[in-house]
Amino acid sequence: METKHIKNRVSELKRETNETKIDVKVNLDGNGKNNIKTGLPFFDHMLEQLSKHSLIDIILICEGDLHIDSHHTVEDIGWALGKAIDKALGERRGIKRYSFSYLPMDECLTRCCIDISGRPWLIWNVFLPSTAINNIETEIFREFFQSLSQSAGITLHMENLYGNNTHHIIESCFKSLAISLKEAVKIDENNSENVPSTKGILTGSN
Ligand SMILES: [Mn+2]
Repeated sequence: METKHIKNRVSELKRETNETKIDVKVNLDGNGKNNIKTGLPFFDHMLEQLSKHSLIDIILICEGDLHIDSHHTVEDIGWALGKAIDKALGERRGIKRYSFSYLPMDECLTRCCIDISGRPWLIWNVFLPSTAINNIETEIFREFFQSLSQSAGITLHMENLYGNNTHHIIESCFKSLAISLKEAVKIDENNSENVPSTKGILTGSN
């Protein structure tokens, strides 16, 4: 990073409970390198998309209680990944802050709008058939985005405008978030010295 006051925007987080053990590292100024092992191949595929298209490097290893179901693993990874992003953002100085993307996948179109505001919020207008993809109940994906928006301090509005294929709808949510994050976490070269808020801070509930 050329801008002097912006330190390396990296973080590492370890979190262990009776349900999950997670080790996650992120680099906001990466190139989309990733190594993701959640024990859930479809979820690995989604998180790889998130890294690849946001250019955020993500190393994430999780040992979760998958003998119960995928719920704790998916939800806790959302929290840990969001917290790692929050830590790496630091005081959020110089970031572009806002972004949105429309993400088509064949028959499906999803829109994601984000504000890296410090104010967690999720709008989830995504209607998924009540089914499972490779042992992951589709209803748990909302909890992933809910956890991530809470711990990262991001206002996140996710809407699937149309689509039929469940895999496409879920994947379009991850890719749409990725494209939005790629832009919003960037340092704005025209405003790199400032926190982009009239309040002067973008962390905590402000
Ligand atoms: Mn896919």
